Amino acid sequence: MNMNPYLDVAPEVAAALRENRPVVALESTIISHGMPYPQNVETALAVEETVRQNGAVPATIAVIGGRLKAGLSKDEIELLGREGAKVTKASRRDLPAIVARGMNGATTVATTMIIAAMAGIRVFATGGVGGVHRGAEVTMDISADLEELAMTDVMVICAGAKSILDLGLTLEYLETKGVPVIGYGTDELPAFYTRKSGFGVDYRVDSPEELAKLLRAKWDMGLRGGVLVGNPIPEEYSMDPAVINKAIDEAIEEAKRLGIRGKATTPFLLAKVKDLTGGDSLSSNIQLVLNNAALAAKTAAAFCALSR
Ligand code: PSU
Ligand code: MN
Repeated sequence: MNMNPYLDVAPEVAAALRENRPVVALESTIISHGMPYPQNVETALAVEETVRQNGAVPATIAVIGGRLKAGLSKDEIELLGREGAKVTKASRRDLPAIVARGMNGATTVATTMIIAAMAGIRVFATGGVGGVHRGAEVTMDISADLEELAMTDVMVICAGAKSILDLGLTLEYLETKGVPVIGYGTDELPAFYTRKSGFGVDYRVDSPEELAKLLRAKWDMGLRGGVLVGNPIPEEYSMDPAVINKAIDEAIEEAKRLGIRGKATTPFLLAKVKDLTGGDSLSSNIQLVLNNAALAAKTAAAFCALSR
């Protein structure tokens, strides 16, 4: 039963939720702002297929014509990919205006969590999360993703965070907000393109069942908010840290020079890093998202099994 007048849950997703079958939420900023067309659309469809192959129903999330959507059609995914950066990047603060004006919005991790929670979806797979930017002690640029993890009941499975961010400060922030940071099969927070960042996680977990138990325990105790899981990029697709870090440093310098600020910062840095590293980083990016989608589907299934 959907009591939210702004929310459309796709029939297949609604049926799965009603029957306690696993569902995985997927975000759309990665489609419109994170990858070039047509690879963005191909990847979004491949990610959905991976979720299915691993036993769950995919629910790609976006705002279409002012409606909050949990579960998109192929045409809607194609639209978000083709329009690309023309689609408004929608974080928490953007939702009221986008909905009131009947606009389209590509949802960030924060907004995807919000809509997933409204629909009753508990597990969400993405590439990388936002965090505390380098220099945030002056700019105060801290992603709304972190605040959302503090308050919204969704597990986010990612490949860690890119070092366009200050990973140390990002972990401090999450600690303050009481968000568990879990390494999947690792003691270190992965750094997106690379398996290691040099920063430890709170706990290492080695199976989807264990992830599901941790989530169950958190919510059974009434501890609101999310859990962040860092799932390292598969070894064969991981990149040379020297190459990637050089590109990141250059991108940050250029952003400073051009005075890039606010919500444009993350998309600018991501696009720049991609330009500097060519097709390598794009194919790594695609592979790590597929890897996260598979783990999320298995975790969602394990979580459903606990609630039977
Ligand atoms: N980091 C990535 N890839 C991404 C993003 C971040 O490595 O695609 C996107 C996600 O949608 C994330 C958003 O939620 O950027 C964060 O933007 P901001 O820093 O403006 O909150
Ligand atoms: Mn920001």
